[in-house]
Amino acid sequence: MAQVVGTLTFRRATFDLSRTVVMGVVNVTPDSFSDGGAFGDTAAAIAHGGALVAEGADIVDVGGESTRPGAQAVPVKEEAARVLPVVRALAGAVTVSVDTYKAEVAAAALDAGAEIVNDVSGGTLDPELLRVVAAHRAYVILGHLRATPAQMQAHARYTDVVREVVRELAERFDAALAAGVAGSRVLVDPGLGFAKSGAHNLELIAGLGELRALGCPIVVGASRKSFLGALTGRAVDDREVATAAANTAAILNGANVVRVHDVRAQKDAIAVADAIVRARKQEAVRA
Ligand code: PMM
Repeated sequence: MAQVVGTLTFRRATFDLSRTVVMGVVNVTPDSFSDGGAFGDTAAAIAHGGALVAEGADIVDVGGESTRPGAQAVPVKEEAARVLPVVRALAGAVTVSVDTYKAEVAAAALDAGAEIVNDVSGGTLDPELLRVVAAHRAYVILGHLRATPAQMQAHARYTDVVREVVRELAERFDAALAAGVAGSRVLVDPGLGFAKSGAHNLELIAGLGELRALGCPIVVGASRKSFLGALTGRAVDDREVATAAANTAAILNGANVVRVHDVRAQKDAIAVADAIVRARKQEAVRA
């Protein structure tokens, strides 16, 4: 099946999907597993976002609530207080997405300059969220999740994980359209680690090509996740090589956007993977 082609069009940039778009993570949480809360303060988060842009991030993804397995929900007010000043500051310099499943936080972040809502629940946790995206004519990333972040791992049961994720994402895509979101503004994400075992994550990366049937750009977030720790025995701050391997496999299988914590560490592997994808297309033209 063909690679998704097309563009993502934002206020300050248009991304041609013939190359991988790099989304850098700015967690504004005191308990994020991956940065230990080091960027838990507004000024540090803004500075971190700026550094990711300098390193080559196309988009920065600002989140104020950890969605790691077993994490507790953060009240709307607290989440908004964490993310809004960071969104406002970074939206002047780069395309910003807000990582939230809450409609109120999404609406406030879009008003503050964000252009993408990255919802790991694919619009399942807050039914208003998709309407907010539609009203703002924003982009949305629909992540695959079952149940809630606190309970998701009890729902990691599949007969055929790739087929079931494709089917459930197709339902979420239809829900987005029904809420008034333009199909061209929807991206999908298999949700590695979200109601998935390590083996499920590997099957999804291997079978990522099947998500192309949805006709949407594909986002993948493998960065530093625990399945990479389980495979390598490495601590969370020592998983950049493992992340590069996962990103490379994902890109070869059709990922269009990769969500990463360390842009500098990942960008060379992404460049090589993109060049291999281009070479494959040349090969197809010759054949
Ligand atoms: N993973 C996390 C948070 N947000 N968003 C998308 N679209 N895809 C992901 O895989 C994803 C996400 C959890 O990771 P973190 O706590 O390291 O940010």
